[in-house]
Amino acid sequence: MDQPVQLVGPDGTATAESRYRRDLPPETLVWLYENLVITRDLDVEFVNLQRQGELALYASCRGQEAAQIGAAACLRKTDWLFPQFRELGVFLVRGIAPAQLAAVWRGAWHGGLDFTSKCCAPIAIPIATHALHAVGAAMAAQRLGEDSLTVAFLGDGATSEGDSHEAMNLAAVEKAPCVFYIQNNQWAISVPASRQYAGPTIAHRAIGYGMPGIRVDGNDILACYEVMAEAAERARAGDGPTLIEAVTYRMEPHTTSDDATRYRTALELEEWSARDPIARFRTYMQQAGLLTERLETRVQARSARLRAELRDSVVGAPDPDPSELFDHVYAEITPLLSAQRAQLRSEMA
Ligand SMILES: Cc1ncc(C[n+]2csc(CCOP(=O)(O)OP(=O)(O)O)c2C)c(N)n1
Ligand SMILES: [Mg+2]
Repeated sequence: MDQPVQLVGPDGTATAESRYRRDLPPETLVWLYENLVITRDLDVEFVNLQRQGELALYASCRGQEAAQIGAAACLRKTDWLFPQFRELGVFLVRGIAPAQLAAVWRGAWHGGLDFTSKCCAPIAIPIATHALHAVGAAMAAQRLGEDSLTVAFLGDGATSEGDSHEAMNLAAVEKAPCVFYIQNNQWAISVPASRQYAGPTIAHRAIGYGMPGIRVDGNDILACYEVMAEAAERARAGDGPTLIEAVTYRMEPHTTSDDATRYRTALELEEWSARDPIARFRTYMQQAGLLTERLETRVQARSARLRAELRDSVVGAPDPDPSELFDHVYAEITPLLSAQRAQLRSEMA
């Protein structure tokens, strides 16, 4: 359990791992590569837009692209996803428009509305609360006799929240078709992962809950894909939940409001840069003879188009009216909220 499942090593060559090895068709490999590159490019664009004052905040997924895309790519479009907030790669795989996500980080009320139409819950800022929603939705699928599953995307820090424990325990007892996908990116803001658990790994906790626990190299997209595919199959077959710990690294500060140089070293960043998930898969694709000039040109063109669309959706867009905050809490506004809205409006006036 300690040794993460790895199919492609940091140098881009295949490892000796056999249990999870499977030959994915070339078009799947190309699709995975394309999504890795586009996620990274859009992530840069999101950070830039925040720096230019167009977004209130942004939480970068740089370094975690393989963990996110690998896990999301092998699921069905009807499997419900419950993201935390750093899952750009997951959103893109699910077909959520970057402009929709930009609306969230801009603070517009409609940010998140498009998510549910794609079987993806809106992002959850209150840490780990969505783990319980994922289990509830999994139990609903179970009772409706559907063969869909749910995935709770959590961070290492989120596993220390009571909600995570309640969710995992209930899921195991109920044999709910829910996968707990924990991206251990080594940090929860300024708190290192070593302060989140006293046991050997996060995956080991699964023993106590009574579900399989698997550690995977989160910077190896193929390993993340196969480990999630196996967990999904188990859930669909009625064999209950799985806890996956994807070992990865948050390359950027916690959010655009954070200064990570205050708590982590340049050496640590250097070490993790050498394990970059995209460089690794690029070498693998090269060695497999799949990285053609035509592919690179196509990916770059698509990336440029998506970046332009993202920019256009926010640059010059009207600022949201703060009083709209109250409009969509309930189908009909309550007297208390109505009074608060009137107070806010008078203060603004
Ligand atoms: C209930 C709750 N407590 C505290 C916070 C403040 N907070 C925001 S992100 C974060 C750390 C999350 O760390 P982790 O789960 O590892 O996810 P990561 O940010 O590394 O992706 C904290 C403590 C919060 N949003 N919600
Ligand atoms: Mg973390």
